[in-house]
Amino acid sequence: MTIDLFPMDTAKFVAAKQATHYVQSGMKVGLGTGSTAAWLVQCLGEMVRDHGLQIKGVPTSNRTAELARAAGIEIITLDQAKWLDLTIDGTDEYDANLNLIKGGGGAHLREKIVATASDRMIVIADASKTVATLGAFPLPVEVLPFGMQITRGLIEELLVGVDVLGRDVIQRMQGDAPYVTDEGNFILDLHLKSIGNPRQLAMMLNQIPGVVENGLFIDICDVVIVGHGTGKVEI
Ligand code: ABF
Repeated sequence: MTIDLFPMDTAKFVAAKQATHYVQSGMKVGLGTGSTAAWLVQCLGEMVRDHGLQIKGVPTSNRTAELARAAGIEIITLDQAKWLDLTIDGTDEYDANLNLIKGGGGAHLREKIVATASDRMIVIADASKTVATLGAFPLPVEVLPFGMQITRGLIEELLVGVDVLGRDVIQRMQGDAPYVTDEGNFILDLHLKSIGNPRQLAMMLNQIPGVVENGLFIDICDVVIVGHGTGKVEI
């Protein structure tokens, strides 16, 4: 596949391409969401169409499902798969412990379920996703629409002084419809700036009534493949 890419696209593409080396025929593969994962789907699709790769894909979002079908990848549900050999997905941040913040794409609930139901999780990322401490990226928290303002208030009580912005707030300011996830839930973005104890925060957030899932992935990622605009890949 010969394509001219901007450096950021090159970084995402080479990371995705490198990840395909972990995929073998017969595997059931979790397919991530986001622009980096979109490159993965394109690369796997080419391998399916042109090189006879035989895999079953479990998408982590409706939009990934559409991309995968268009690429010629056989799609099954997670329940049909029962368990996955491998999940490959993007991220918004990762630290030295391979803990992640995900959910910028609004898909972290299904992404976390799929990644947890996999023997291995591989993250593909451009170098900008590397951080010393998680938190500069606003932490997405998926919440039920029922009592969303109450849930938001409980989170603000827990995290005194932290801006808890409903993702729909941005859209409403722009006159768009509120952001709704594939599950029909809303997302709150927590502007924490720095997270000292991600493991503890992840547990505390999920105890709050109305919180469905947070975007902290603790002890789930096994490998991070980092792509650079130069075409270099680091594992
Ligand atoms: C998805 O990948 C999301 O969880 C995360 O927000 C996104 C990263 O997006 P991109 O690959 O476009 O940088 O898994």
